[in-house]
Amino acid sequence: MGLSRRTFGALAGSTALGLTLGGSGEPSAAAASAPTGPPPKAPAADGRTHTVGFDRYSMLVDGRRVVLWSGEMHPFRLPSPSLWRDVLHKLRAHGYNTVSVYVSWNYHSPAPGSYDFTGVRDLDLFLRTAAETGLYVTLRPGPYINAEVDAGGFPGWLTATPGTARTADPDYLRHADEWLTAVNRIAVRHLYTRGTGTVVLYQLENEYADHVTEPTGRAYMAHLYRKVRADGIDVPLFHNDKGRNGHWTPGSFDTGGERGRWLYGFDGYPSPFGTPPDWGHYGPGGPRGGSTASPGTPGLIAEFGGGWFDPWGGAEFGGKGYAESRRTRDAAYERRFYLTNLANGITVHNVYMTFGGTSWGWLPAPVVYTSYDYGAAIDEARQPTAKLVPMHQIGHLLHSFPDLAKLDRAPDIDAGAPDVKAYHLVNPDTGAHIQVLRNDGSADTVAAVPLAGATVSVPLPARDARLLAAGISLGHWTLRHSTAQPMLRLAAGRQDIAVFTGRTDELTETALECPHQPAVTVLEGTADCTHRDGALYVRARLGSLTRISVHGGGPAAPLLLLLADDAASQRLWHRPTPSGPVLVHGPALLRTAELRGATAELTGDTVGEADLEVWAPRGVTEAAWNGTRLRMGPTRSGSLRAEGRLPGAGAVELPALTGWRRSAENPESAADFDDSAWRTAELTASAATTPVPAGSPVLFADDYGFHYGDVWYRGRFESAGGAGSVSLSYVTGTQGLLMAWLDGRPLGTHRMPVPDRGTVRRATWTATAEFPLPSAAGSGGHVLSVLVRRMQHDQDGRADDTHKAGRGLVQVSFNGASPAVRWRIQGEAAPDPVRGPLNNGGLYGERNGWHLPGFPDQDWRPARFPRAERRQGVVWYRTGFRLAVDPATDASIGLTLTDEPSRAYRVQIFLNGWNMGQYINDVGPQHTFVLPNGLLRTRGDNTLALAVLSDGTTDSGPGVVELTLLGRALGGVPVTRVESPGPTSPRT
Ligand code: IPT
Repeated sequence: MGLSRRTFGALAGSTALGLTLGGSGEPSAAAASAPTGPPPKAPAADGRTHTVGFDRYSMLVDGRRVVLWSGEMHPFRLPSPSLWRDVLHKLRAHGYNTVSVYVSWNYHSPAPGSYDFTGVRDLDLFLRTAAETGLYVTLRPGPYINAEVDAGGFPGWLTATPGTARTADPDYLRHADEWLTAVNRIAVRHLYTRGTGTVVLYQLENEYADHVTEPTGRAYMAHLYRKVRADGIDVPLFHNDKGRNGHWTPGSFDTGGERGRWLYGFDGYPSPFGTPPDWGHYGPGGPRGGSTASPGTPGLIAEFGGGWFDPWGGAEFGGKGYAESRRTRDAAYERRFYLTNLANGITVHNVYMTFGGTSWGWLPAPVVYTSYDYGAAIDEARQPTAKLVPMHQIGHLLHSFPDLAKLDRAPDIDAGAPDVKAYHLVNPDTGAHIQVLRNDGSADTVAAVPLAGATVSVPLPARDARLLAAGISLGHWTLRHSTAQPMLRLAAGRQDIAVFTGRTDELTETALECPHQPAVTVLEGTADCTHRDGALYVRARLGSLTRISVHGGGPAAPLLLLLADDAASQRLWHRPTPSGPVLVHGPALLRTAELRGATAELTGDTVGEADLEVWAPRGVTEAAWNGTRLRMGPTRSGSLRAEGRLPGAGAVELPALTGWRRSAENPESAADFDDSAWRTAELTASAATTPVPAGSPVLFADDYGFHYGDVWYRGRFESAGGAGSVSLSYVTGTQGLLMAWLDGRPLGTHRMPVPDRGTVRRATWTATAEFPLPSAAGSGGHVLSVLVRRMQHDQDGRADDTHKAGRGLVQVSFNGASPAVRWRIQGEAAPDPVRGPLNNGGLYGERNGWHLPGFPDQDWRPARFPRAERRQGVVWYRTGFRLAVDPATDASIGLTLTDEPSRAYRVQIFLNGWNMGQYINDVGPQHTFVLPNGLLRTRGDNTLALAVLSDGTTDSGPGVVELTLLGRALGGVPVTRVESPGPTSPRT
């Protein structure tokens, strides 16, 4: 049946294969489905050309099947390029073979025609590092990305341009093409097809669901397709269908006559409390069936929930903190949902997010605060969590057992337990049977399933799942069945090694084909081994690492059977080398393994002290760890074991933060402030979707070229005689606010109300502040000063230009008078050439470099924390601190702010001039801000600057401000300092 199945050819880099496209655009010969064979080698920029194609089962790299087991991370959420390698190492070591990345247009483009890919924006370096790490890359440069970033990734300047975004409007397409040209110029240098990088997939647009049936939507996607191909991107392209609606399937839009190089993909964020949906090839089908919409392409999930983002505020606003996302989408969630995906024929599987990182500066969209930890498997501080365990086990499984890349649905089986759903699949080439058993009930149970002619009992904890296999090859040995989940197989030296996993204390049975009685030695742990019916049956209760050595009995090589519980499996590291695979057991992380002569040169991390054991190809008798030669001795397991233990990480001392200096701000509120260099608000037409009230000048900041952070207004008028109050209507993102002064005297602060969830659309976040006016406003000349913390632009998820909702003042009117007001406006200064356009807003201190290292603050007054002062406006605090972390230690350090929660103030945090995010004391929930090494000088001097904006309605802090240790390991990657220049010529 596999042979008659039609494939869609889908051979990118087709010249390398000599395949030509027929006049219809279809591949001229429909190839038979590729057989199951060994997976391709770990990818590298190896200078050879490669083919990247697919059939209905899986991706085919150089004609070999590979399941892309992918994790999402965003380079722009980790502003320290050295640390990209750390996260990529962790992905690869834990079994991922692919990294999926958005590229955020706004991060790279301060102005039309201006594109910056240097420093923290060095996409080329990221893609090089991914290739050096041996990971495939899925590139997702938009133009629109959503991603909980400002304007969904659109640059601030795009909000002030005509043309409906995400349509075929020529004004928009001109800008989008400019972006794609810039990003593709780098991307083409990293295509796997060319052998100069490891990019194998490329996504067009993002969850484009709203103009799908309209000509403009179809023309837009067709335009993007042609543009990306014209730019030289020759790997398969796809789109991520938001609702599994069958949008943008192959052939459904104009791909310029080219067929077969377009995949259907979709996203899914199912509730962790429901039953995992069947969204692959084998589900119920129909419009919401997922891959059933595209039977000729492999199941491709571009994003599947690996956590969830968290909104500002506490539980009353839906925010629960990232510990909660990590708890509800825990390791058992991953097993239940991701194994269900695999059982449905999903062979391109990306977990969004796997490392979430930090939406630093003004990057976060209004829906999120600074941390984008996401409850992901690797936390914001780069620390592995328990969620890596299933990923590690499944990733290694997919790599070791190519059978999983080509599965057909096999006849249903009865799981023998009411709450258990059983999926049964078979590989048509190898005959291997795979079962995924999922317990949807709230009680632990035992399934009884037919597996390889026997009925086996499988313990299934409540709301958990596991994968079972029968008939898979373990090298010279064949598995008859196991109730433990296969994880790994390799040949090391003369022996085969097979690893199976499960939860601690589970009773497992593993049966190995073995015609005759073998010699069996239980080397560690306890196991009951019997030979019957031509198989060796091993029954063992899981605990740490049970080791069984099997010799003879038929197969031509001995087998080391390792039964690992979760903790032990997480200490097993598999690395390919040109001379054969290496398996390491013991340390907290294996980063690299190279064989040099008789020595296995290993690098990695330890947290506590650790043992080191190595299985390596024949001839390897020595090992070195992080450059230190170890005394190794042979073991009965066929490995080498270090005689001593590897050292763990030492203590990390963090200094108290003292020596603060204080300077109060906002001269802009004073009557006599010189605003002559500010822009006059004279525009009468705006690009914003928020209407400009008749008779008012345009006051939206974006129209005047100010796109991020705070914006100031100064309005001069002669007299407002008779006016009892002034009304200021304004528009911001969530948690915006407005404060006003008349002639330097505070009128009050107004905070954008937080609507009940679901009742108010984001784009209508407009409110009106009304402040009583003093009678003095009645005569003489006056200045009304207004500061708007406008937060960020909305995303444009529905392709209706919501990113163009106005930001800033809408209109100001006096109640009882109508003086003519002449407005001037000032936002951020020219973008910081190193830190980028999203680093700064328009506070006086920011415009004058108060946040920068080296700013002369010696005249500022000393201050101590906690503080309690009542003042409307902005006050800055600066201090320096010195760190002396041991250079071999990777310490992850954060800044934690705490105070009495009713105090109405917020803090913009600058580390060495970099805006690490916003703390809102009376909103929360975030208290700890990650300070990435590289920006943070772990051996040297650092500058902290805090810009405190307080309402004046309560005392304000800061309260306690301290450095906190978020993780430490001995090892890590070399970290290069991120350039952090000080002030040049001050501007006002
Ligand atoms: C989907 C987006 O594609 C992605 O950019 C991100 O916003 C993610 O969700 C949520 O974190 S949007 C989908 C949930 C409707």
